[in-house]
Amino acid sequence: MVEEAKDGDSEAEELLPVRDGVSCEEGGGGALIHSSIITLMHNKDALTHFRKINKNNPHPENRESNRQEIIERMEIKNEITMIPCFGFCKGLEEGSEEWKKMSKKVREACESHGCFLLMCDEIIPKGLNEELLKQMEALFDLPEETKKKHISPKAYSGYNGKDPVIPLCESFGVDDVHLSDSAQTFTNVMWPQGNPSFCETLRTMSIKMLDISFLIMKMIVEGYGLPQHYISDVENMKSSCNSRLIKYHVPESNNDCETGLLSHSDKNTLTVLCQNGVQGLQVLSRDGKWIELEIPQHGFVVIVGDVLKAWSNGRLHAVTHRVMMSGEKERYTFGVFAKPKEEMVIEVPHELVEDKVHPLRYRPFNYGEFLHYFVQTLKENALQAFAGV
Ligand SMILES: O=C(O)CCC(=O)C(=O)O
Repeated sequence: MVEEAKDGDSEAEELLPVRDGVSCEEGGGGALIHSSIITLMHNKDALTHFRKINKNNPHPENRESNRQEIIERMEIKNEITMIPCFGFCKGLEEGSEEWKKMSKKVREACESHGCFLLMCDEIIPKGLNEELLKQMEALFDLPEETKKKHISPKAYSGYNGKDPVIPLCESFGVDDVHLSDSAQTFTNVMWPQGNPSFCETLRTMSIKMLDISFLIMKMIVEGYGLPQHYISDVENMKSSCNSRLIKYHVPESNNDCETGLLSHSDKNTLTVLCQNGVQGLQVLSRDGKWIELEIPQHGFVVIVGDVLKAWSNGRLHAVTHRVMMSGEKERYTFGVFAKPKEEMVIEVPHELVEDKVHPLRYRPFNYGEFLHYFVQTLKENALQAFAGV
């Protein structure tokens, strides 16, 4: 579906098939969480051509056929990629028919795309989301010497800024906010006079986003029809977490896109991210094209990490992604990276191994050792090199 053109409206953008106006796939109790399935378009040539023909064409009826023509061309070439957007609500009861249906869709999305978009206002209220992203602005506005006080010996924890490789990106990693008083410790270092509101919002958002990760992992167990005892496996795979607060600065030259974050796959189990409405996250499609995600307002993106890929015997896809910045607004991202404790051994359930179609792809491995291997080597194919059979 494509938004209808208004008569006499000369703006080509009105016609662009970038967002499909159908409702978000819903799960649970019939509660309404409407959004749109996001249509991702990455055929820049087709887009340019489309803009051109519409600009020069004042007749709405012809514009309509032009639009049809371009959509057909893009569909034939399979140039439109649909990343599904699901809606979870409170009534999504485990074991219900709705739950089973949603579990299947979640599993399929994680297999095909390695990511999906998620609306879950009933579980994580919109206000909370907005509040944290707003408060992050004050955090990054603190003096550099204060921000540098957040240090950690662990990779991806502590403060990182002014990295010449990714100069637009500044970030804080805070470990295990859900378990300990680390939100309080972090807040006290940043605001010695205290900032209870920031601390509480960071803690609550981290806990809720980690709960969502667990829900999704349970759906994956269901989606593969695995016995219930595997729930404890996935619970262990999210028993630790890293909450990451990121700011991407505006590129100095306004002309081009600049790299905000280098392409990578996540080395944890599952990632849930939200952002302040400034887009920039791109995922690499299976056919090797970068596609721009349009994360809906108050929505989240869920990304499969290497641990889940290994555990699922390579059936789930740990999608490569990056951030590209353009435009005049800063991007703020908040992410919760669910991961196992370092001592956990990741082992493929024997039900997911099948000699002909799905032979064993990864040997059992210790998560801490894998992480160490990656940090030492920074190999793009670290999982395969470390644990591939
Ligand atoms: O900022 C984003 O949207 C992506 C963040 C990300 O991929 C990461 O921190 O690993």
